[in-house]
Amino acid sequence: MRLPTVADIERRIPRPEDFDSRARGTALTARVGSLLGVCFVVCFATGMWSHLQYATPGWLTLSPRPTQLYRVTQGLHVISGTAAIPLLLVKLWSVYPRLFIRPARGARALLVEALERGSIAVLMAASLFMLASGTLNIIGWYPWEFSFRRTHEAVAWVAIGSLLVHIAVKLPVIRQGLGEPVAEKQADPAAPTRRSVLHGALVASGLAVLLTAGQTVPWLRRISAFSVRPGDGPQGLPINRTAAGAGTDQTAMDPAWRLVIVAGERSVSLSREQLAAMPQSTHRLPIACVEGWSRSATWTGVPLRDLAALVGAAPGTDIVVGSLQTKGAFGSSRVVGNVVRDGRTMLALELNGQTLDVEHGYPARLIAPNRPGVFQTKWVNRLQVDA
Ligand SMILES: Nc1nc2c(c(=O)[nH]1)N[C@H]1C(S)=C(S)[C@@H](COP(=O)(O)O)O[C@H]1N2
Ligand SMILES: [Mo]
Repeated sequence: MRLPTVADIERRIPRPEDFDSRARGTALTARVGSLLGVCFVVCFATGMWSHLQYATPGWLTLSPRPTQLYRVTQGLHVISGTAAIPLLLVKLWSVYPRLFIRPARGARALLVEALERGSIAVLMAASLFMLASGTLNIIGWYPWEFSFRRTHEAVAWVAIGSLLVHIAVKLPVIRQGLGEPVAEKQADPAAPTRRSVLHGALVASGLAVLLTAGQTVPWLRRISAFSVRPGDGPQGLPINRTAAGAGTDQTAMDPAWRLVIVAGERSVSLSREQLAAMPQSTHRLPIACVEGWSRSATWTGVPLRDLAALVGAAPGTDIVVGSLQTKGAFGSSRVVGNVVRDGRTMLALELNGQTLDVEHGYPARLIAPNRPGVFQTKWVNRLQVDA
């Protein structure tokens, strides 16, 4: 028996011409690719905005207004990322016959081709990683060892960088593709046309958004089947970290709980009754979780600035908020001076007119406008004025 030669094997590998769907081609790829590009840019910008809230550089002054800004940018992030998933799959389908292009001959042509394909490989890998890790983050499942936030941020730069290179290299082809009509003559009436594939991609993308956006957009909540947190936590608000998960389920209910407010040498200790006897304010403010959901609620409590004043803090001084939490991250957060100054920033005692549930941070939790959910610290027991 004769062993197959390289030429035999090569003959069995399909060539781009062997894929006969006429729907494929630059007209489709350029259109789906452009939509995908818009999604990626929106996703990148809103994602970086969120990372900036975590590690705030000196030039950025976090402001409590607009109240809903973080909620909107976070919602756009999840929506544009979700919309990108079907578009990316259709785009991959439209170009994958090109995987079978035979290598060019000649060192120079080979090098150019290797660079072009290498950059696409990096873009693909980075895009798939971003969409997959983002989706798992929305589901709240972290099947990896690395830090989600830092890795998602680092790979985002790789994705956007390789996207820019890709657009620059392909600009002539993109132009040409956008100039070609979507309508075409189809020999086989049963075969998918460019138009049907394009419309299919748009419908799939729109459907993906409808099915998930309800976790952010209230009026979509009822039709968002994949909306991962339908919001049936206690008092009508979803929960991220439970009291048991934070190790506060015993300590939070202890009547000996006190809020300690410290500024340098001065300190004040208040029971929950004493807090409740102070002038209260009520505001409607959102919780906007980086894991994709957001929800507004009515909060009642003591403005943080009034508490800071008890220890003689100068108005507009930062406050570090500490909690009873013993397990896991996000047990404390910093509130910058101009957010403290906003009268709506408060230590909440009530949610939607009821005593705060322990899952929502009883005895007291921080709530401030235009703030990522992870920094809305629950089970607060300490305010450190950071002079
Ligand atoms: N102490 C503490 N507070 C916390 C957290 C935490 O892990 N520990 N998680 C935060 C996150 S990620 C979100 S989105 C909100 C959720 O608030 P809720 O459970 O009150 O709706 O609480 C925040 N407060
Ligand atoms: Mo969160």
